[in-house]
Amino acid sequence: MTNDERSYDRLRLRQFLDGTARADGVDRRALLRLLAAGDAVGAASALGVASPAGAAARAPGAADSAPGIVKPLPDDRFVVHGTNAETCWAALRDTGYHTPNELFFVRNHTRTPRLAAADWRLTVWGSGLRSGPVEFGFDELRALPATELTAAVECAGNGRSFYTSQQGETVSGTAWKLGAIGVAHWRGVRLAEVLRRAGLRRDAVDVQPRGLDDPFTDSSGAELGRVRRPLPLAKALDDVLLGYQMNGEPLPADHGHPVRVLVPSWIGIASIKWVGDIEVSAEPLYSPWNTDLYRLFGPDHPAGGSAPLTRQTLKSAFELDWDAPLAVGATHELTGRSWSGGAPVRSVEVSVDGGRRWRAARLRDRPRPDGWVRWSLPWTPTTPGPATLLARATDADGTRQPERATYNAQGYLFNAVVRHPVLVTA
Ligand SMILES: Nc1nc2c(c(=O)[nH]1)N[C@H]1C(S)=C(S)[C@@H](COP(=O)(O)O)O[C@H]1N2
Ligand SMILES: [Mo]
Repeated sequence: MTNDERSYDRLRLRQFLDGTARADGVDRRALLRLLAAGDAVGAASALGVASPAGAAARAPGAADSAPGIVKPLPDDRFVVHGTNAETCWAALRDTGYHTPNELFFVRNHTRTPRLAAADWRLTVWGSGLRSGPVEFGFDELRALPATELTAAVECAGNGRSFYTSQQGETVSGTAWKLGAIGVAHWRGVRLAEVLRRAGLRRDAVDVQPRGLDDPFTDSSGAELGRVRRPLPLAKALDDVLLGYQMNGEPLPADHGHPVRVLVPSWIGIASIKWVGDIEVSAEPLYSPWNTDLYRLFGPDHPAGGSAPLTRQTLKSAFELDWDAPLAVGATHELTGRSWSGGAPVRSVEVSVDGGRRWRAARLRDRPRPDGWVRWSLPWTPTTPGPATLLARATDADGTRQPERATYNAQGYLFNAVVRHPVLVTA
């Protein structure tokens, strides 16, 4: 599957070179970079990772706020980064398999728009359709056969801050720890069903959903237009959902009300929120979100950058605060979760001594491809003072989390073992 996705992107690039691709809103620089044969280090200007500020001064539990996010963001549950909010892992300890909606991280390029389902329309259009645009209202979408599935939404930059704090590397983008992921149970209509009803042409190749939120201006002041990213038709017809329910509730405002795209196993940017139109194209499509953004640039990546990113990578997290106090001599049930957009997680090992010895954690879920696996391990610390906890997962293909993640300028796909500091108290 991964290979197919890669060869698809090579094909897309060849078609671009032949002049048979469209790239609206992509600046010339980005296109040249896609073509670059020589050196192409440093796609993004390295802005450095800013540290999350200001959490210490507030009363515990006080609601923080992020411009443009609607739901409350109490500071024992979220860390706010600009227009985004990440979930505190300690807050997941007492939750079940699915992330409750009120705890789910929010990644907004601009701000949450307030849309009413009754006024919402989806326009499906483009050269890949047999006829003109086809519209669907919310009730029409709800009347189509429904599908339910469990899927993670995880930002490609989840874990980015560890490039800096563990590896001493400067990368650009939001300084997430590991809280830019949630797993929910979604209900909606398969995108394949909507595309079939809209009338696909045999030569359709790309599908590009676009959000109804405000156009995005990047940190250099460039207007990139509304958030959109092309998907190969093969993925769009496979397991992609137009979701209108999240964990049994109507989609919350911050998560795409009334309808969002869900692209299982892929990086979060593919899962366009507040979808308003979907272009179906007989020519390959490009947007800034698959040319400048969401590709790997750096010395260990292909000259000119990697193919556009698709699948998420392997990660693990403890359900503990940073520097959590743990009483010496008491037995603590260490809990956490591991996940991947590739093969299911097969085993998890934990080290409580900074990585010298490893013990197998007990898995509390069967390996599954569509979410995380919860695990636990008892630990009775014997000496007071700072300690470092590590968790490392191995997937069903035998891939294990490495000690170091491969640098890329925008800090995507951090997959290395994270060193989690705790304080053993006397
Ligand atoms: N329309 C729109 N869709 C979007 C975004 C956005 O800003 N606007 N952010 C994307 C990114 S980068 C991520 S990681 C996920 C986050 O989904 P969530 O906020 O529901 O957790 O939504 C994606 N879809
Ligand atoms: Mo993201």
